[in-house]
This record gives sequence, C-alpha cells and structure tokens, in this order.
Amino acid sequence: MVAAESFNASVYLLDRQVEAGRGDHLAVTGPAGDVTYTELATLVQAAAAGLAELGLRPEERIVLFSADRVELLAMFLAGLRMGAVPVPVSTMYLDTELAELLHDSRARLLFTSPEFADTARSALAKVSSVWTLIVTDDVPPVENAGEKPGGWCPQVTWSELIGVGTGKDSPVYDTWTESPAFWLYTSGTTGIPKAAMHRHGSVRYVAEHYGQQVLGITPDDRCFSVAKLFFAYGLGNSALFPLSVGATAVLDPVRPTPQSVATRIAEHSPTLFYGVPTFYAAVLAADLPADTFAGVRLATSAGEALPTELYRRFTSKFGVDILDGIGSTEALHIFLSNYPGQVRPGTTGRAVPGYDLRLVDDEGKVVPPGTPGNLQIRGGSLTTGYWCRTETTRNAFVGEWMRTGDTYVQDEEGYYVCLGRSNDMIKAGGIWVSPAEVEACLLKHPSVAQAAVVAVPDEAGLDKPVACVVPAPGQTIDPDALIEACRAELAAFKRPRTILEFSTLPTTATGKLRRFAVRDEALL
Ligand code: 3SK
Repeated sequence: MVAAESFNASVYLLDRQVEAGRGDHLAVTGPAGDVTYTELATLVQAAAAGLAELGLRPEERIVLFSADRVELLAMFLAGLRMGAVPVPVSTMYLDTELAELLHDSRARLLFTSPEFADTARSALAKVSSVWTLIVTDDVPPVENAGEKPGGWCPQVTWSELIGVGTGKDSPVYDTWTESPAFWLYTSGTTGIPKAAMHRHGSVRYVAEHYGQQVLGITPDDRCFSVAKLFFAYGLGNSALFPLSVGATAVLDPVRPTPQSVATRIAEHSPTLFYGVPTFYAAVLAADLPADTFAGVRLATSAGEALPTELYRRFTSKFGVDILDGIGSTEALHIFLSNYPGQVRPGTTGRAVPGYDLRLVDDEGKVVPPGTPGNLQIRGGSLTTGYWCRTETTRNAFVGEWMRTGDTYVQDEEGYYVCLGRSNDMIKAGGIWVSPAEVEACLLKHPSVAQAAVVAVPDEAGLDKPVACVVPAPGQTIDPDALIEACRAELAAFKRPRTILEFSTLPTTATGKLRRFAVRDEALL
C-alpha cells in the first residue's frame, strides 16, 4: 500500500509563504485594508485554536455564510488547518434555504457577517444541529436571539474567538492529500442542493494546473473576482490561486456592479480579473471609460459560454483579453479553457493540463471530432462524491470519468464548442437553476395550472429562466404577482425574468412535457 502523503491545504497556502520569506507580502487587500501573509497566518492559527475551544472537532462542518472579507477567508483556512470541514454557502439563499443546508450538513458552527446576520439567525431558529453562531465584530447584538429547536444557540464574536485562541497551541491536524477538506453546495435537478466534497490535495491540484499553468499566476499578481468566495470559481480565483504563489487577493464585501468594480480596480490595481459573461455584458452596457481595466494583464470568464460578440466588444473596447473556460463545483475549478495568446472566440478552448476530456454518445461510445457528444472529464480535483447522495454520486460517475451534463463538439484542432446542456438544468448568470424547483413554486399559486421553466437567451445571447404558465380555469395570470411569489420563496437568482402565458404546453404522446418545444415557443 502507498503511504498517505501528509498534506494540509491551509499550511500549503499560508505557512509555506511565510516560510518562503513572503511574510510581509500582502495576502489580502480591499476596502477594509491590507493584511500580510504573517498577519493572516497569525489570525488563522488563533481562529483554529478558538474553533477547537468551541468544541469543533476534525471532520465536523462549519458553515460560512458571509460577505467576502478577511474573517471569511481566515475562517475557511482555520477550518482546514484543524481538519474540520468549512462549507462556504451562497449568501443569496433565503433563511429556509440556508436552514436546509444547515440541516443537511449537520453543521456544528455557523459564521456570518452583518449583511446576512438576520437571515442566519432566522435559519438557526429552524434547525437543532448548530451549537454556536460566530459573528464578525460589526454585527449588532440582538436581544433574545439564539432560540432554536430544543435549545439555545449562543453567539460569539470574531474578537472573542480570536481572544480565546490567541496564545493557545494551534497544532495542524495531520491531514493527508486524501483527507476531507471542504464542501461546496450545488443545485440538483430537483432543486435540493447537494454538497460536493473536496479533498486537501485538490487545492494544490487546481492551483498548480489551472492557476499556475494556464493563468501563469505569480507573486506579483493581484487577483480580483466578481464571483464571491462561496462559489468554487471565486474560491479558486480569490483564495486558492493567489495564496498558492504568495500573490494578493482583492476582497470586496459588496455585490459587484460595473461601477463598484471600476472603483475597486482604480483603488487596488488588479492584474488578473475574473468575470462571468453576464457581468461582461453589464460592463459594456454601463459604458465605462475605455481605460477602466488598464493594468489588468488578463481576464477570465466561466459559468456559461461567452458569446463571440461579447468577447469582441469587450476586448476591443478595453484592450484586455478574456480566457473563456468552463469548470464545475464538482471539479473544483476550470478543466477546459482558452490559453493566453491562443484564444479562439466562441470556443471554450482546450483541456487544462491535468485533465482528460472525452465526448461520448448516449450509449457511452466516444465520438470523433465534428460530432456532438456529452462531455465527460477525468482529473485529480474531482469531488469524492456528494454528501449523503449515494445514488446521485454513482450516476455522476462512469468509473473515474465524471459526466458534466454539457453537450460539446470538438474541432480538428482540439478546440471545444459548447452546444448546451444535456439535461434540463439552466445556468443563469453562471449559477445553476433547477426548473423543477421554480415550477413547484409557481404551481403553488392559485392562478397557475401548469408551469414549465426554460432557458431563453437575452439580447446579449445569455440564458435566463423564463416561466411558461397555463392559467387555472377561471383565473388570469398576473406576471408581477408570480415573480413576487417566487421572490418570497426562492433566492433571487432563481426567479423567472419573464412570465409567458400559454393556453396549453406541448407534451409527448405519453403526456411528458416537451421542454425543447416549450423553449422554441418561448423564443417566438
Ligand atoms: O461554472 C463554471 O464554469 C465554474 C468554473 C470554475 C469553478 C466552478 C464553476 C462552477
């Protein structure tokens, strides 16, 4: 048997930089100020000891529901250091959605920042597994907060946590490359999110393959990502890649808008900018000055295919090249990408070093270049599986290959072109939306008899969820009321952007919804 390699991702990202003499280098910058590698390492050691004092044990989960800031990054690294399992989750979730994840993960601790503290408390009141809520120092105290089923959930501030941990021995838990490191939730076809579990070794894998070999990241880079740390894309962009080489991450707690991003770029001069197609479209619509991205040496795009026209308009206006790529929460980061100096617009590029790609037909037979197929991938950063979802995990893998759910075609030179999804899931703004979940919400409204949610491209060619509904007998459809009903129950990114009324929805002879036909009718 091969001996397991001792490896801790937090030590790899942090202690290694301090030992290499980069302690005074900036690890993080942003509106809240600068933090050096030595300062971040000290915070992480104290936070890890503090978490242990709160009773968190290796392999137990801590859910992180916070804006991007130093404390969030430190919590993530502290969790890894002590062998616990940090679970950064989307701050777009409503309290009921967060409660589901707390329950599913059986998290012991929950960490939050002021913008999300009310949602966090309201979620806590619905679950019993969480012992303690940890809040950043700027979260105002609330009287009588902390009630939960069968008990009380005390609140600890960040300063208290660091105070408890400071001066305490903060040993690194003896993790291996194979040890559980962190989870990232991703939407399922049913709408119930599932946690993709990742290993310590995968952190090094994505950093050394995409981060270093495709982006060519160096200690002189300053990284700025519109995708937040709770997305796999953002986690790599703003944490795993910069820290793996001693570079600097620009962390911004606010939701990015073209204007806020222009301001941050002016203040912090990033050299690597990570965006998504929807954001590039918004930047062009905002008519920012042509020198907004001056100083950025390279931009990336992921989440959904970058339309050629959007690529051309952005690069010709701002003079910065965009590497379009695709990754997944399950693969942890990008496995298929364009390369600097070799971009082919309208394609997603070629395999990232360390990953094998193949296109197969519905019988699983590999198809030749020029023939569309279902994309499968193999590589060293794939999830070990979904937490407590045995059947879903088995269905996702074919041996060591993972099904991506995307349909692609490869040209003779090896460039891949995205043709769409192989299943019904919708990717809007780079985030998965389950039609089934949105349809279930619409069907609760008394005016709706039938609902189908499909992806329809907007003016920039980017897919958005559109609801096609049939009114219940005697009812009329009020689109605003339906969108409001979705807003009340679902995170904002899931809500349909448009409601279209149909007298019937196209079905097969056996009564199954013909989604492609619904989509075609929605496009008319
Ligand atoms: O959606 C993507 O393309 C992506 C890229 C990097 C990491 C994670 C994801 C989902």
